[in-house]
Amino acid sequence: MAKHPSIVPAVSGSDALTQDVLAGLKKSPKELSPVWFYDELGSFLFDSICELPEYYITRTELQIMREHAAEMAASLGPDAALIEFGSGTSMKTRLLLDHLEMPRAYVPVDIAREHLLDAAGTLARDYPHLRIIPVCADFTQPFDLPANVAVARRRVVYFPGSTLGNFDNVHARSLLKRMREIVGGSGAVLIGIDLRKDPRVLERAYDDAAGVTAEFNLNALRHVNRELGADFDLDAFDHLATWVENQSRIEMHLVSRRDQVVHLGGENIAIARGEHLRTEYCHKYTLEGFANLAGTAGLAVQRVWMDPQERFSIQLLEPRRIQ
Ligand code: AVI
Repeated sequence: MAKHPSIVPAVSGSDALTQDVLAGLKKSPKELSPVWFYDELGSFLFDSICELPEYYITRTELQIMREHAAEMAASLGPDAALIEFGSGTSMKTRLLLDHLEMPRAYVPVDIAREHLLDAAGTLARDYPHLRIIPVCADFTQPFDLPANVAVARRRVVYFPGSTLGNFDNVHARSLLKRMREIVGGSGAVLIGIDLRKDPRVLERAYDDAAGVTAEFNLNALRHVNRELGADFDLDAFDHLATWVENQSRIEMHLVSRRDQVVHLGGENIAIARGEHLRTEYCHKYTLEGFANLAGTAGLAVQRVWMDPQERFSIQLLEPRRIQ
């Protein structure tokens, strides 16, 4: 279902998905998982967001990678097996692969099988000496590593894009813990983390002038209509991106323009005028706050690379030594 693999549904099968969506709509406040952003159109809209002048994240992360990939690769050392969570097109990975010394293997992990195989095929043509072992899996759930990678001396999880920020703290911690388990005692994690900044900059990044993010947010409703036979009226909702200071996050919501009833799975869901449906969290961290979170997952920050304006960071984490 989802082409962009950042977050995948906890359940599959259309009945289970319907129950999952209904459960979110019965909560107060109402919720709809961000997984629904990503169908063919949603993936196209997300790629367009990454090019927007207001959306600094992708551009800044690429800038940091271009500038510091050689240092990152040197810190990871020779003979590393690189495991990328939610690999997509592996675009940023290339910058790393260009500098890694004798990488043992590259393991892109992604839920979208066709895109995973396409991207792996393209990469194999450009890096003929690299052993590429694609794994089609939901990285938020336990999955098996290929046997020869599981025993590699230095295993490195690469998780760019600041996707960790889309998880609440409990799930972010368990994802970091899973990374810690995968890399073992002598591995590392290289992760993109977006940083706290002026809330006006953040709100603009998630509510651009061209309205692409609004369309992306509304696409969740379009997707639920098509996939689960619901009848959300897209014209009856407004996009909202708001900074929530005490949670240090942007929240994306859809706000009902009128009293309405939506039909899904044989149920009638009443939505009042002005009622919010929360669709996404985008946490923004301080360096200290993220180091604390990583620490609770058994990972210690070893190095941090940032752009000169300190908008975004790429951080090297290693398992914490037990004192
Ligand atoms: C995928 N993820 C890192 C994006 C973000 O910035 O949190 C998703 C996104 N939502 C709205 N714009 C982009």
